[in-house]
Amino acid sequence: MPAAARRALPASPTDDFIAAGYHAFPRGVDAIAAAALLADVRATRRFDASLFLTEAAFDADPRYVGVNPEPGRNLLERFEDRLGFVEADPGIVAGLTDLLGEGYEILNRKLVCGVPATSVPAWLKARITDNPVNNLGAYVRPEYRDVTYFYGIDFHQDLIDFKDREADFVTLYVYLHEVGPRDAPLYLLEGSHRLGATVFPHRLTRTGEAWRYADGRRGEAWTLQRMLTGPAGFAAVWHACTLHGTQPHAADHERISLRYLFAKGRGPAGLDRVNATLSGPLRLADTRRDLDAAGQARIKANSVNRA
Ligand SMILES: O=C(O)CCC(=O)C(=O)O
Repeated sequence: MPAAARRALPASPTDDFIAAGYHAFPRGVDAIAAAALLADVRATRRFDASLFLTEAAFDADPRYVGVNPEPGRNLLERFEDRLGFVEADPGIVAGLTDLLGEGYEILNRKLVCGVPATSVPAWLKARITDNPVNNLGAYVRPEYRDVTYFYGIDFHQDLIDFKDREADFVTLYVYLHEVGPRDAPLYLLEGSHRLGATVFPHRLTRTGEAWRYADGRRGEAWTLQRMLTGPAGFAAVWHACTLHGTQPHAADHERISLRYLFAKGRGPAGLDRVNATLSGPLRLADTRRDLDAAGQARIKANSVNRA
């Protein structure tokens, strides 16, 4: 193919991963199907202060682990037959096949809610402000733990949840409604995957829109932050080593998204080519040092809140 024609082709998801560690799907997914699913999700509960335990009930039996959706307690299981607009969307299937090869698999899928500041009880805000990971599952009433609730999360790699697993999977995020700058959009650090797996919290220093990122092994990189805003049906996929996070939710309504993890098939995959370009390891025995033995935050620090 002549060079000029080659340049005219849009970058493949694998090319985008090599260059930036993520790919935004140009057409997203069906916005009408996204809105219909959102309406049914919203009908299951009020996304307000009634989600939460009282302070006394929480303190009577604090539990920080086992509070996320799991098989048998995952609201998305109720809507399994409605997920074709994502899982069978031709653009998504082609993109994931490019990255993960034939026979890729769903590792995990769930609903994620960015809880607005107006819904978080004052006692809870006082405890969690500037914690690095504000996954609110511990404070949510048990019957609502079929969704993951965030009040912001500092820049992290999705490998954080997978000690000793290789970065052989990607995360797909789908906005079910329009997400603007005040709706807790994802912030992503372009090209941050290149240093490979590093321990959370990450060594980041901001200068303007750029961040200096050190891997703790003498490697460092300058990365630019990208805010992912978009309409209902917006879809983006990123590498398990790409740093991303969200700020506490400023708007007065919840932000609801779909979050998938997809793992490589058995054959050759674009992700192998991507991973061959990383300068650091593809897996870690210990992925984080922010928690105590009970799973409670033991440090206060947060970079993304300064993004
Ligand atoms: O939705 C959010 O607020 C954060 C989600 C995120 O970073 C993740 O699921 O890895």
